[in-house]
Amino acid sequence: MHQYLLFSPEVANARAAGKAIVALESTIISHGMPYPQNVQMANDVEQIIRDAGAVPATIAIIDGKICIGLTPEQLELLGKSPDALKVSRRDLPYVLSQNKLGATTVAATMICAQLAGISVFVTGGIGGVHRGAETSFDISADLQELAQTNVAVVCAGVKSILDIGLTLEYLETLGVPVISVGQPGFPAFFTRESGFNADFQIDTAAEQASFVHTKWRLGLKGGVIVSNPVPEADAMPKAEIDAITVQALQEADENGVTGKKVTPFLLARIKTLTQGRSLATNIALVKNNARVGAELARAMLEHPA
Ligand code: PSU
Ligand code: MN
Repeated sequence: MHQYLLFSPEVANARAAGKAIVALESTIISHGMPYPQNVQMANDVEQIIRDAGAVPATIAIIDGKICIGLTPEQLELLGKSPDALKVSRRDLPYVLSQNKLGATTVAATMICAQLAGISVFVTGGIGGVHRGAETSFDISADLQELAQTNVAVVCAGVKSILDIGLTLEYLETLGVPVISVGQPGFPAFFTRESGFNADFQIDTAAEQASFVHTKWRLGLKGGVIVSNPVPEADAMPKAEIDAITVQALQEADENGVTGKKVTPFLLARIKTLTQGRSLATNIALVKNNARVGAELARAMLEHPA
């Protein structure tokens, strides 16, 4: 076993019993949502995965270890702690070697999941190409990770604050397939339609599992995006979210917000500007993804590589 990995008792038991395991990220807890809704969301999502017959493994860096599966106390610590660091690929050695508290992004969670032998990961929205990236060069490390790390990522699209079209172009260049579930359209996080289609609509977990296994059997490195639209009843009105996103982006610019601070800043501003309704939508879409991810993890086991 890898020297940095520490499995929770629940995940260790699941591994021993050969059960389906679903990885979950922790930046969404520490930097994506406010306390205490973040901790409530994390616990609820874990329970949804258990109810669907799989075992949740929320991943974070604590005391020099990559923790695969967190106790309720560790989730609380992460949700409350103002100095939890947002950890992407480049930050992993720093946070581990300095014994800092770290919340993993999509990229870092994929790395840790692969080390732990977990091939399905559920999140809200992945990072991507930011609007104005032609001058800022702000392109999330999540995309490069999807190009090289073998984990299927269930999400509700890329965050709506991004340039969705450019993100899809970038993913195509990197050879990352984008699947959609239940509709041809690639979803836009807070809303169901982005105006772009996914590459392939594949509705059943068994067929999604077969797709992922086939990619890896071919020796093609990297992830697969399984994009699942927010339920109709929980979606935000498109015109409203679009206008608020533009305003939040302008405020980020005026305040000189750059680098890893951009995404948390925008999500917090959008939450305030929508009087908290964006947070309710965000929570609903993660829960919806948890169900799809649990089914996929089970199907991957039933139809092994
Ligand atoms: N989606 C959310 N909330 C979040 C994130 C995504 O709904 O907090 C986080 C994820 O951890 C993702 C990260 O990997 O934002 C991307 O950050 P950046 O754009 O700095 O790479
Ligand atoms: Mn960035």
